[in-house]
Amino acid sequence: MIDLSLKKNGDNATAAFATDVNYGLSQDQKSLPSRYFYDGKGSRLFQKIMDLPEYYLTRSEYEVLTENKETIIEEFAGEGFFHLIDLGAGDALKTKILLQQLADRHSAFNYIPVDISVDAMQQLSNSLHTGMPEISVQAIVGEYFQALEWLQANKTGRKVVLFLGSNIGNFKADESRDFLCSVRAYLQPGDKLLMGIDLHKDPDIILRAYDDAAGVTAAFNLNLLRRINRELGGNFDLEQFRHYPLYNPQDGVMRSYLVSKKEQEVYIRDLRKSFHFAAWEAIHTENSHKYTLPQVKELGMACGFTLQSVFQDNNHRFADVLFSVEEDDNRKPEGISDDRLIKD
Ligand code: AVJ
Repeated sequence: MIDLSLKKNGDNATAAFATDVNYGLSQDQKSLPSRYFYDGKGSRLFQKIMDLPEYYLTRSEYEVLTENKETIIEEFAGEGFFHLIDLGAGDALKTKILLQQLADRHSAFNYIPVDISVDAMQQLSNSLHTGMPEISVQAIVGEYFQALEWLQANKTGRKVVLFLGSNIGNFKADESRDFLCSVRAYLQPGDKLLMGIDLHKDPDIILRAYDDAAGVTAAFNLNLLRRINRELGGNFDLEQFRHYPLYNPQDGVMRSYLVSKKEQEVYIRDLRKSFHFAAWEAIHTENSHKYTLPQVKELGMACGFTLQSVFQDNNHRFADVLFSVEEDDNRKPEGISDDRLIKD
């Protein structure tokens, strides 16, 4: 079943997009939120990114989960029924490794993938329905916090939250802590969080993953402008902007930009407004944060999580960390309002 109840209706979604675009392009340092990458075309381009030889993240995490699936399931499945909540599930390629393992051992659970892409959730529901019919699935289309709030109100019982694929990387440092603490606030003792983290490594490997030879990542980044053209009546000339990724090995942040190749005006009809671009002015479009294991442990602890296990691939490029909520942990981190969390 696909639960579209959380999906903002088209008009609201477009209004939010318009507001965010207007805000981002009106700043001295222009920026656009990375969550708008994932329209239909953007989701397909991201699928292609995951298949690229340079994009090691997906393959590394696939290896981590494949090699450790028995242990991981052992550590979170337990005896009784639980809800498996997959934040930013996408095509769930990696989650399926765990789902198969859970099905094989006849675990009692309900799978709840959450994603902002309607297309992705429809496809996932269909593919699980035919491929793993024994699993009970309820896909939710919405943003993370809408979904968590809905789950809080509607699903009681033990919860295991998956936040795979280095999705945490898109948050700024303070936002990632706010996010984790909010997730923690929704959980009870005995609940778990399995989170995928991209680790610090040779900066060339990281840079190449966001600057692939085939130009798929460039197309993915530029698609944000195409989306503005289509949904808000913009007149961006995609030929006049270029993809520019830059990795800073000190803070571990991969930053992606769209750089204007010349001085130009861009008109956005729905905003009734022109935006000026100086020659070589940049729009910041994405952060992809890389972590060290001590940083990850620290991040979890700051929100009252206990680090239970760390799983890594053989090359130590990627880690999946299992956090638990302990019985004796009484602190209740405060919930944080949505709009502080979704801005990039
Ligand atoms: C989906 C956020 C994990 O940051 O690596 C891939 C998105 N951007 N290539 C990442 C992305 C450019 C990806 N995440």
